[in-house]
Amino acid sequence: MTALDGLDGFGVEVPSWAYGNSGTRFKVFTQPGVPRNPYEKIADAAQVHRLTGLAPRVSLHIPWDAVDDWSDLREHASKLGVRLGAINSNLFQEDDYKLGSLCHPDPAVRDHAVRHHLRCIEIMRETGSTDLKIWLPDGLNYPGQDSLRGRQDRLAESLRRIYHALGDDQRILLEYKFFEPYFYSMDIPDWGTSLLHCLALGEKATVVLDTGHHAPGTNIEFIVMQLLRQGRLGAFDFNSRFYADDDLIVGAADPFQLFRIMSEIVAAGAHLPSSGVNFMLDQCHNIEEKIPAQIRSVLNVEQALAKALLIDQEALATAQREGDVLAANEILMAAYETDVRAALADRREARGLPRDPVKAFKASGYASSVAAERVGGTQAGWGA
Ligand code: LRH
Ligand code: MN
Ligand code: MN
Repeated sequence: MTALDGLDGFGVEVPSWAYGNSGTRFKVFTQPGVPRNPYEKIADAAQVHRLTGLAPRVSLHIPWDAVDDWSDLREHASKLGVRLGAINSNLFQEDDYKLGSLCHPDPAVRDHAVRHHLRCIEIMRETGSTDLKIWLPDGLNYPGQDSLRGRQDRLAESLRRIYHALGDDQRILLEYKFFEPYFYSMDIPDWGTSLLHCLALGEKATVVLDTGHHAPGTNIEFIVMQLLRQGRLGAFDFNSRFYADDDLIVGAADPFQLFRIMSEIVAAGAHLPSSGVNFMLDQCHNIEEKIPAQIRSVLNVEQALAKALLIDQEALATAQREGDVLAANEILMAAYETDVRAALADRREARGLPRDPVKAFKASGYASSVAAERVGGTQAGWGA
């Protein structure tokens, strides 16, 4: 038994939208061979799992990933060795939603938004998904534009309607974000607001922490710890950021922050599959190759978890009890500074996986074969 056995059963869910073309509001760059439909997105995601053993599920975004036959899509995924994961409801691309969706002043628009979720719950039944992930893009640009309090009341009522439609094995994951697409005030700007709504709804409502959705300098691992204490950390949307909601590769901007987050996860035993925390990626690869970027991302999460598992918890507890500030910090840093790359490559090899999954992907010829096969199609991605 070694500390790294704690990685057994750990997996990261990948987003379908990471495989399509993406960009900023200034430009979407196209890449050769990107998927033309949800089937091809799942095929690309399956490559990440085939080479790492770490990405067994794919999140879908509705309606981006809408298909006619959901059980057929489910079967397609299963043939490729992966499962369909969280269903994300899209509330940010309809003209009707200019002034909000679940918080909109007009009850007809709120009803439309609620019914979209009821449809998502039906889809979950067909795909076998348990998680309904809601990111609420509602908010205000100008003080006085609408009643801050009235919007919370409307939101609570809309969420209640959605919550009541959930099956016993289904849950809501409620995401927060402090800015964008509105800039004066968002209707779920922070973990406190999300948690309050979850507590009012009931046990099947938990918070999603997207690492790119906080003000610079926020102590994210504190939020992780607090939500775990309450048993309400449902999921992560991992990515990294330098300025805003950059959606860059997790662990690229601040690997130490990712380690600190994973340290809180390990301290609570929340890395174990039984914890119910869904570790997801939410990223866009605008300029880099998408499949290798996703491979790198899941490996970065695994590496941060591996380092957190190396923390000598007993020595740390002793140093903390004795008030030995420097020793406690040194114990944490010793784990962070350990190079685990060879040990993780050994683990992969022992499981019949490539030591270097990115290299193995490049050698596989998959990228050039899909580039040839997918020529001329309409590419799926943001807004598709
Ligand atoms: C919003 C968000 C949310 C959406 C995704 C595409 O910024 O993080 O999770 O579903 O991006
Ligand atoms: Mn997100
Ligand atoms: Mn985001």
